[in-house]
Amino acid sequence: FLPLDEVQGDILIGMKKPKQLFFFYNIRDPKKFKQVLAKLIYPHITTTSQLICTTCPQPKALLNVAWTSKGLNKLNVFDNNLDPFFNMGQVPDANALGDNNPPQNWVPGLYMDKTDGVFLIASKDWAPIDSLLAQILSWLGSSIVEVHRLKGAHRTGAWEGHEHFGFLDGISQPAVAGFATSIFPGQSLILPGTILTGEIGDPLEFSRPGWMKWGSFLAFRQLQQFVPEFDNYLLHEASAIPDSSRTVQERADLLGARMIGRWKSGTPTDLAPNFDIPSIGPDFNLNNNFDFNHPAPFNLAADQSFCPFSAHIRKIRPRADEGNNNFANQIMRAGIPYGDDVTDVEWENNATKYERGLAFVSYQSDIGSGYRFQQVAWANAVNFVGGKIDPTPGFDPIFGQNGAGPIFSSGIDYTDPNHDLTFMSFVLSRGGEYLYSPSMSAILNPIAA
Ligand code: N7H
Repeated sequence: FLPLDEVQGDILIGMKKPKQLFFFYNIRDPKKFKQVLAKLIYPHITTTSQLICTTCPQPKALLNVAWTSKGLNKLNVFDNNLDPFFNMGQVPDANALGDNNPPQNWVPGLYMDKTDGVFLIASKDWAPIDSLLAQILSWLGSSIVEVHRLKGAHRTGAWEGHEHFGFLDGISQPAVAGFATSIFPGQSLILPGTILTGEIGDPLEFSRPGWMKWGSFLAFRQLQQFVPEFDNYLLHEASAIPDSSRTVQERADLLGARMIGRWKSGTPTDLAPNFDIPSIGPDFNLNNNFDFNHPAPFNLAADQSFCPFSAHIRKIRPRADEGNNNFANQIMRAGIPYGDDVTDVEWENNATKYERGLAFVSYQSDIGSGYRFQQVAWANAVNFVGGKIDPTPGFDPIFGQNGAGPIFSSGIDYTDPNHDLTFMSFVLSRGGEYLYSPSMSAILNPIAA
């Protein structure tokens, strides 16, 4: 079993609060920072055991901490952590990730490459977050300066739990051996070292410095979503589809579902290919119980009637396409939407005026095998999944990135899977960072020591 009082709370279970602040900073006075971290900030950091304890009093605001490679160096931690992408940082990686026009499209704070660390503060309301942040800032004084802040918030009302395009999120996560108490049908069981450094299953388990046990690399991305444009595009494509059995809106809903591989309700198209069955979406005994394969005469290499090869959830978790045995490239997602819902004026003009999107967070023991692998080797790779009748299934229609160029995805048009759809990506990267979220012991030593 894992020592859950060592593992920061966001990594395995997610802080899962309706509001979350990401506060990125630059360290100016490492000596003072270390003192404040050890004495004053450390007692506020929320561990996994605290989060899962149903009888313990929960703090009003949850806090997690992580640092970039540059930040660790400033704090005198120079051990070789063995992660080249972490050590390089995300700014020089932007082109390889396929970002459109970096650094112009990146928020200035992130592209200036000044981030040394981040505070992740989560709560039910903003007031406890604001007051914990104010306290931390008053303790730290001029030893840090703010680089960037992003306020994430769950959507409310009928859209609670759904991201900005309208799809239910937070459905599929791997179960971590030594932590998960149950496994739902279709959920994959991974070794703890896929997520936690220095644990069983981390390919570099025995090579990393001892203090890296029970920590995890955090990939952060600020991903802007163009929601009215996405909906308008689906309607436009739907109007050209020869299917008189459905209204244009119903055709658009099906096209959208095929882009994700799930209906807005969360129900997978692999279980409900033609019409939504909304009861499946929130039911964890059903909502992952599929693998894209079906009984004969179904042909896994040719048939996209249930789910396109390029659908988001198929590109980033290919299931039977990879023999149901890919355990190495999985991540734990802990993101949260940011920005307000689309306004009436934006809907009327089919154009985004106010920024909204996903504050994407993933945890993995190796950035190159986790987030970065999913982005570069799967989402952006037009020939993935291979071995299909169509050698180029195309980009992931949700977050496939092709620099400033358009992306294409095949299989989405259910009347003609060979009809490639080509469009500007409806998700724009506004930048990000690679950070490391250490164990509780490592925060005290070597980081604050
Ligand atoms: Fe995705 N979306 O709302 O459309 N994602 N994602 N994602 N994503 C998933 O299963 C979305 C992004 C994964 O095991 C669902 O919880 C959006 C990045 C993985 O079946 C929905 C953005 C990366 C899964 C979305 C975005 C991933 C997953 C279905 C960007 C990694 C689980 C709900 C703005 C590089 C796959 C669910 C599985 C699911 C959406 C980005 C990864 C609805 C809008 C950058 C691993």
